[in-house]
Amino acid sequence: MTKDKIVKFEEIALERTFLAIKPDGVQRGLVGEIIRRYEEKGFTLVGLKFLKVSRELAEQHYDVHRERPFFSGLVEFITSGPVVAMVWEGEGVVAAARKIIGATNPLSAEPGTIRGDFGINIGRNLIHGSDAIETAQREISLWFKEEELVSWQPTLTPWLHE
Ligand code: D4T
Repeated sequence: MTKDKIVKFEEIALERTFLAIKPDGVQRGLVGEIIRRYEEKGFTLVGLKFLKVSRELAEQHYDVHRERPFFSGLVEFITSGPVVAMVWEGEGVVAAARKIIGATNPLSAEPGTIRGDFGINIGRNLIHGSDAIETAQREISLWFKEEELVSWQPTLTPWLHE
């Protein structure tokens, strides 16, 4: 690698997204498998916590679905057991993380995606991922305090970016 080829971390257009492994993903022992997929892809973990979600947080998180018939069941489910909440960073991470997750209904999700490989029911679809940059910003600030996020430069950067 020549000197002028060395990538400057500050020049990469970084985004952040919010991902949450839902209670079914935790109960089924898929935490390591799910985190592995994002690590191996080349994204950077900048926030991580394991928590039992309060009803208030669940209702705020899914506020956009408040009027939908599945809302109360969704809140029951997301508060029913521990969740792994994460913030991942990288170029294009918001859209790419959703591709890795797959379609909302696991039966329609492509094989190779998390939902396509491990799920069979829309109400047990294993993981949440922010659907846009603005949504990610809202969700990150809802779930994490600023001081709980760690900015760091992975030494792998020049092997992942031209
Ligand atoms: P999340 O938000 O969990 O990442 O899922 P999606 O972005 O893929 O899908 P969504 O917002 O439309 O749905 C949120 C959440 O509600 C559950 N759900 C959804 C459900 O239980 N029944 C339904 O009919 C729908 C549409 C699954 C995901």
